[in-house]
Amino acid sequence: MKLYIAQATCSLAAQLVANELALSPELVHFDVHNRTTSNGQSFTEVNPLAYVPVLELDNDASDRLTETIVVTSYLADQHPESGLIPAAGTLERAKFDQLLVYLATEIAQKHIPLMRKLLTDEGTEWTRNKLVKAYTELDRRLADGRKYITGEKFTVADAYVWATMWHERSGVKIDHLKNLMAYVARVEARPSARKALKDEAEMVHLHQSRVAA
Ligand SMILES: N[C@@H](CCC(=O)N[C@@H](CS)C(=O)NCC(=O)O)C(=O)O
Repeated sequence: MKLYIAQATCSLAAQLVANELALSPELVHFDVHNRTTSNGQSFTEVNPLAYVPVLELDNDASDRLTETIVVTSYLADQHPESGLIPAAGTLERAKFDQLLVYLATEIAQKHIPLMRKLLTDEGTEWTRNKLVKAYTELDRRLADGRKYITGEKFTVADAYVWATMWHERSGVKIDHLKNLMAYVARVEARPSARKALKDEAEMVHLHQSRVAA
């Protein structure tokens, strides 16, 4: 398998999930600034929508999956014994998917225009407030002392929350959310998360060296 990633983006969620499953997809780095890839492929040919993550499968058609929720859920679904996601078709899964969509729409995608400074002052304030509200909801869930966002087990949802903690880049003040902050540190301490960061840094370095050569 190949996993297309970009630095400090939602592709970290896919890396983390792959690591939890002890999978070793070949990593390809897409540089969002100079629009090149570490293996020289045209990224718009890989994904005409020009975003990561993209998971290229080892099947005959070399199918490619996009969308963080889909890529991470697909990987976890292939390994039900991992417990990283509830079984498809169950009510538990519907509630889990509800959480993933919430993370994608109320958190991940809300950060993007803030990080890119695309908004008016009014838009910035509105979007930051929405993010504080969304993170407060996560903090509230964690207030009962649970270890991870859906309970005691680490899941795909935790990978997604961790990978999209872009509050500092977005100017969103949430340091007062102590349950959330302690939880994020817990996720970050997992070997799978540390490996994701290390592998990403190595790929970025390799890509930069190739461009400079
Ligand atoms: N709907 C997609 C959006 C993915 C997305 O926004 N990817 C960002 C990084 S988090 C990206 O690749 N941006 C490309 C760019 O900034 O040029 C998903 O949920 O995975």
